[in-house]
Amino acid sequence: MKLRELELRDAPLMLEWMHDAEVVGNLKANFLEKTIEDAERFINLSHDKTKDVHYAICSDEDEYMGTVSLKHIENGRAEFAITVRKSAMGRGYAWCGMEEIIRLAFDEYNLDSVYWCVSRGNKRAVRFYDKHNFHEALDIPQNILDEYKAIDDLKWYSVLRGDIIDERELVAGCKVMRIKTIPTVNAGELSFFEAQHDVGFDIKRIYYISKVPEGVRRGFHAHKKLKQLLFCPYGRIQLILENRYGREEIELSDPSIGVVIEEPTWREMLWLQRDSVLCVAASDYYDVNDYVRDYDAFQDMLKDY
Ligand code: T46
Repeated sequence: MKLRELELRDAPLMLEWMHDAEVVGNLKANFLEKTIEDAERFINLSHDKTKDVHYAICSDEDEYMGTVSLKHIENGRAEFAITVRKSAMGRGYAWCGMEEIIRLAFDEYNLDSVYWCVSRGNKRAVRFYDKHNFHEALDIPQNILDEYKAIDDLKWYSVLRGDIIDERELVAGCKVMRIKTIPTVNAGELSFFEAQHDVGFDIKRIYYISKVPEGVRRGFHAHKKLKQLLFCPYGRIQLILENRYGREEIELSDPSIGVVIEEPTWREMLWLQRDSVLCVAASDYYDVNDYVRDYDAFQDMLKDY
């Protein structure tokens, strides 16, 4: 899959999705009435990239599969839009197109944020964006909201420069958790989680580790029963985890990413950046007897799993 400039030869395939009621049912414009000339005009205009940029999402054989766009580029922001042909749905084209245009938005067009909306009734799209952990946005420019005022029940999303959008689900079998985060343009972001709702255990203790010099390692133990959510609200910390699934590491450097450890797991933490903070939400009070600090004893314990 790749992105390239739209070409006139894409017009018939563009018209295919425009005339597909299932594809365009939730879109704002009336595409069903578009003609081949409309599609060609759109493609010709797409080469002027002053306000909007449009690219073709293509298969490896260079077949047009859909269009991905950044619209209303202004004040460091743009609106993201995407449409793929029915035959491209469920085959990763939409995700690849989205990932690539977001990369272009930040790296090539030097934007700070990209936002978009979907009708909440468009369950397929809402599920798609939620699955990819995009967050609901609350600070959409008023002129854009006005444009959509005829449509109610919209869900707005945004992604900010620096947000991690990769899809790592597990590290050594432990869940990589996307902590709900509300971004605000130029005013930071707020992250939160709730016991039972977001973390599958009651939280009896919160602790955090701070003022650690760069290059220092901590941890070197496992827990027998304790469950924990670890996250790094500031800085960069490498977390090395080892359990029956093997030994894997992950860098915690995004306040909206955490790791949930729910079974006996050896952990080591390496401070990659001075003053990074490691926060932990734990399922129980401190109990020195829950620690296994001897690596050989931990290996013996794993035999029972
Ligand atoms: C873990 C990793 C991620 C307490 O008195 N109460 C507490 O709630 C905690 C967490 C620690 N302590 C005492 C025990 C030690 O005397 O604080 C001292 C330092 O603890 P430790 O050497 O275990 O710190 P780390 O960074 O190696 O490990 C900590 C947690 O202990 C552990 O549960 O999973 O962070």
